[in-house]
Amino acid sequence: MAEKNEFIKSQMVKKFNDEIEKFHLGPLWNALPDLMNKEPEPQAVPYLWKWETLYTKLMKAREIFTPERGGERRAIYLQNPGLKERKPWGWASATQTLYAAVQLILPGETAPSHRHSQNALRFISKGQGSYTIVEGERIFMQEGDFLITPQGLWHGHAHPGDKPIIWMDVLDIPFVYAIGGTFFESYPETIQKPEIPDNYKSRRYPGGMVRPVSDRTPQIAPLSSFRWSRTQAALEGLSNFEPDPYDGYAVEYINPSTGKTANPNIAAWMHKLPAGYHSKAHRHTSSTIFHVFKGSGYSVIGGVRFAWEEGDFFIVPNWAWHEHAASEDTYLFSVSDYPIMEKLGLQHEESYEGYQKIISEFKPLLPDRS
Ligand code: GTQ
Ligand code: FE2
Repeated sequence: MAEKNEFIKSQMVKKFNDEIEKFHLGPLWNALPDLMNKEPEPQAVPYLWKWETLYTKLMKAREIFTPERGGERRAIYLQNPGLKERKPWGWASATQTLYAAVQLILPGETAPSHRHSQNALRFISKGQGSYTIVEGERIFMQEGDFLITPQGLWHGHAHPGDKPIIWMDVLDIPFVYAIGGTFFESYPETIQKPEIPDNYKSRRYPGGMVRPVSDRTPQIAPLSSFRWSRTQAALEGLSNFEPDPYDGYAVEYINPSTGKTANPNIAAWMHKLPAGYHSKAHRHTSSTIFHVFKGSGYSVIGGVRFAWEEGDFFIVPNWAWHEHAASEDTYLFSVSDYPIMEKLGLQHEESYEGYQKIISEFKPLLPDRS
């Protein structure tokens, strides 16, 4: 009898649910366990792209696309396989909040100036001699440099050098899209002309630890590029101390007028992991994109071992256990949505007891040989 009553009740619930759906209404009692899971259940998955694959595809892309108005940039983005079906906000996402790409520009090429509400940053992986022009400042690029283009600033790229250059782009596209804040505008001419001397801002901050007094008032980008030689020197200085248990020797790129992250919404760090370093494992709500600038080693992410070497990119989704081990002296560049989580009061972290047990080995996709 009780069973029969249960059955009738569930039929009534189902009928009710179907009925209100027509009115664009939904029953919370059906949705709650999925809507409010006990802890983050990221849709992004851990993943790794080999440099060889990215490089090969970029070299093909040079035959089929030249930077021009509309398409704007010769960039190939990292599509997290776990987010692929999740349009619109999962589209072109490396993590649930961040977009990442590799961009190639050839000598003589110009990528038109534009501006957008998304924050952008670039890390120069291979090559030198091109410049980005941000609000009239030409910033010339060298390998290992870190450049920012915070939201709303005009920027275009050109390459007066003699060899191709490849850099990494990271933008908060999925996040800005998801919350409905997307704006984009083309510059009236192809590329903005210089309005201030070249590399002006990095020359105003040669020391790193002092700032011009006029820059006490917060500005969005008082310093627009961070030279590799300075970053490396900062890490050398840290080497006399104990490394961070999770991140090795690591420095964060900051805005010298505020002391906060160089770019709003996106944090960028450079890690130095000495040969033999093996970090402790932990997890946090922020998600991270790693780029192996120099060196080799592996990371264990959610029990899966990801071997990496120079040029590779990999993803640590939010709330995934992870630890890193270096086989040789390694520089890892990392980018995360830490500032977003922090501003929203959602940054949480947990440490893991001991090392993770390795359950499998990630097999990266390599380009076809044909
Ligand atoms: O170089 O301005 O990969 O606006 C995606 C969007 C690069 C850029 C990207 C962009 C840019
Ligand atoms: Fe842009």
